[in-house]
Amino acid sequence: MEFRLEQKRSIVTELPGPKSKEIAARREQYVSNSIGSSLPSYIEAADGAILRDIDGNQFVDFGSGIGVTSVGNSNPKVIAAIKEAADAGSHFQINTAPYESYIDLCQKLTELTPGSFPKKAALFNSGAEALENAVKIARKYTGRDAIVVFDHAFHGRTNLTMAMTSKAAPYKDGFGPFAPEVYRMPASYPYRDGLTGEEAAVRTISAIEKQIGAKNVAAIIIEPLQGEGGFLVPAEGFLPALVKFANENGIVFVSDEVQAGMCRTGKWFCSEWEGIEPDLVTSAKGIAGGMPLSAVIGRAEIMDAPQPGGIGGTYSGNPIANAAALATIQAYEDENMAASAQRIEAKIREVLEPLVAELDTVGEVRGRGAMMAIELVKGDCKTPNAELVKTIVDEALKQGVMFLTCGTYGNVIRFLPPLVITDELLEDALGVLVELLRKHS
Ligand code: PLZ
Repeated sequence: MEFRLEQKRSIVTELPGPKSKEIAARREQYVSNSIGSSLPSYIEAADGAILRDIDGNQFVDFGSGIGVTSVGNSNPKVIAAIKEAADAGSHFQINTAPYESYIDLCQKLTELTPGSFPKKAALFNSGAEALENAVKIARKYTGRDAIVVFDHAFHGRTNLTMAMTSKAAPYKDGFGPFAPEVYRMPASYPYRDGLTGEEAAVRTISAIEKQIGAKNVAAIIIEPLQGEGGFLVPAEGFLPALVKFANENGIVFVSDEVQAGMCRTGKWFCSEWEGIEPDLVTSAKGIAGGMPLSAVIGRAEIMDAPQPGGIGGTYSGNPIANAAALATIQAYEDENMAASAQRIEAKIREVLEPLVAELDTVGEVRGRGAMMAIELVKGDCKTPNAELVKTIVDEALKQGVMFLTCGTYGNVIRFLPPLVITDELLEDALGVLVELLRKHS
């Protein structure tokens, strides 16, 4: 793949540089303090796995805009599709004057999601909006109210999805009251709960039966690899047991693949690793190379349950976003990016796994594909070490590597590089991390 920006980190000013400082001063005056930023610098351009700030500093991008630019920032195929679609018209509106790209994209998505049953899709703008609509669709289909969600879950920041999200600060603190009929159940966190998938599933199912009653549950909604909660891969068998329970009780099983879908974990959808066929899948982030687009895809009879006009939105399935999504999917296919994600996993494991034995601060290396993380602890009691995460992320930034953090306890460094990251850049950035871990352990 050819890149416009050299795929190399390079820090040429103090951080933030003088131009970034100027912008930061204006931000202070005009932008609500409620909007946070990890990086103190302001980005001027991005390409492949490099972010360049306005002062000319280049950072290795281990966040991909929170898992969005999997196909590479400024992927030429995606940019060309965006330009072509914009030339044809900036906004067609599906509820009023329909257009073909909406149908093309829904067709493609139904072909890519797991399950050999007839499927349909609907398009939206954000991950949270997809989740909101999955809930509406499941409630309409089942005629039931209760929604089961999990510890460590993240599903969005709107009122309903805030209720579904697990962590109070910063996502919920002071923003209540929250939507009713959302029930939080224990998830599977093998590193901390030590349970097998079967044991964790028995615990969860028994809690659902006792606290809600299976016949009242409209949907069980879970990230197949929990993202913001700490890149938690559930113990083997946990998700299949939940799907079986859902199927036996007329409950809609929703796999929230907003972060884990679209080749991120080394398959089109993370559910494939678990051998499950969700009734509904939510997708966003990596779906459209950076354009705001999300989708709910699933069993045709469930997707058809809401009345015509019951689901929609002004910008849902905007033609430019659709064109970007179709080109993004094409790029994943042409470049076999699912395989790239698996290569990234192998490299991360090769470099970081030995540290679990070497350093008692490294608790676990986990994840799938290009959705990997390390959990940092204090000694052998597994006490979360959020301070060390902060120190390492801050120091890595000064060397030109941008890592994101996550985790219920704030003690996880996550790796979400674009799938087009070069081996050289990946090794270089991991080298920075290893050195910092050794230095501070
Ligand atoms: N479901 C699984 O990961 C968004 C949010 C970061 P939106 N995750 C990143 C932040 O601080 O807001 C996410 C997710 C899963 C839903 C969402 C929500 O997607 O596009 O941000 O609404």
